[in-house]
Amino acid sequence: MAGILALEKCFGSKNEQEKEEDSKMYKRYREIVSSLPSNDYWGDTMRLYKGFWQMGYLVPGIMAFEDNFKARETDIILTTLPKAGTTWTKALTFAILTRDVNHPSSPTHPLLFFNPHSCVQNLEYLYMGRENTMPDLDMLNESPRLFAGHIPYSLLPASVLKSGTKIINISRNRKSTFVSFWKFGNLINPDKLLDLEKSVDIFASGISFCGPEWNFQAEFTNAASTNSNLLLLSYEEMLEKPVENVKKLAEFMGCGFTDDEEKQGIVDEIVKLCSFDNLKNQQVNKNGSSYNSKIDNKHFFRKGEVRDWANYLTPEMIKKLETAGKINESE
Ligand code: PAP
Repeated sequence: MAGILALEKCFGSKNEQEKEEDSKMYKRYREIVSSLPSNDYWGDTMRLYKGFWQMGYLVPGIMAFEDNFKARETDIILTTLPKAGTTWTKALTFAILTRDVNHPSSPTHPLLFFNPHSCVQNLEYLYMGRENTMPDLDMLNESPRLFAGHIPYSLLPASVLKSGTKIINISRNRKSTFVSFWKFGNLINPDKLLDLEKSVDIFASGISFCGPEWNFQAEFTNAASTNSNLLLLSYEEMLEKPVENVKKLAEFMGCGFTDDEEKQGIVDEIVKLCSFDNLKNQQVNKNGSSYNSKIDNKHFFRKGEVRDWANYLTPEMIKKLETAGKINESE
């Protein structure tokens, strides 16, 4: 793999008839989406799809991914709850996999000029297509193909599980994920601010991006006991022991560090390159934007700490968040 996937060619290869079929497919998906249970979320519509709340506009992309993605054994998919550490892990996996061509201390490393979300793309966004044309990811010859997404385990296509595709999931303390998303939601929707207390109640009722949060995480935890191609990492442990976790990621992705590389300090260089302070301070992450210019990159780098939730949540809110999803023993 030489670097950022050459995705452009995946959008330009279809003839008129294929485009017409894609267009019909998206129309069908949108009709199904419009009939799904819905909820207002920062002024957007969330839809309950196969047991998980998703942004309504993304569901056709998830459906197209489920129905069309042809996984390869060499693929790697990073899938996480929003705000669990996606940006950081995109940077780390990308830096590890491409270190032969992009030395982590190089002044021209792609992560110094592109946000991690541009280096590793989310599958559900890719499969939203362009002008109703679905990308043909079979056109990608790179190996491995590194993708990401906010996709529940149970929604991964059968080919992902059958082919031996490697799956990486990062978990994070629920209160941290919640506060991170609440801050993010208000930053990107300054005209639709959501009150903290109301937001806690909505989250605790199970309604959040990819929620219920507890079901999303439980699926990955349960699957890890039988799926040896699934790696679970924790945001908190990554912060505490970055070197060990970078080595674990590399081993899992099939490109462990050689003794020579370790002696040369390449693991530390990757940790440094992908560190919160380093990425946050790059021009592209101060002034650039991602997701079709809809999100300022700076919003992906807020604090990067472990217990920031303690600065916002009252004891009552903490209780609501901690007990959410737990079945009452007497029921
Ligand atoms: P996404 O799902 O929208 O891509 P994601 O990257 O998962 O978001 O989460 C953002 C969180 O990761 C932010 O946490 P905070 O709000 O508690 O601060 C962000 O600061 C943190 N983050 C981003 N990059 C890094 C990094 N390199 N190291 C540690 N934390 C990071």
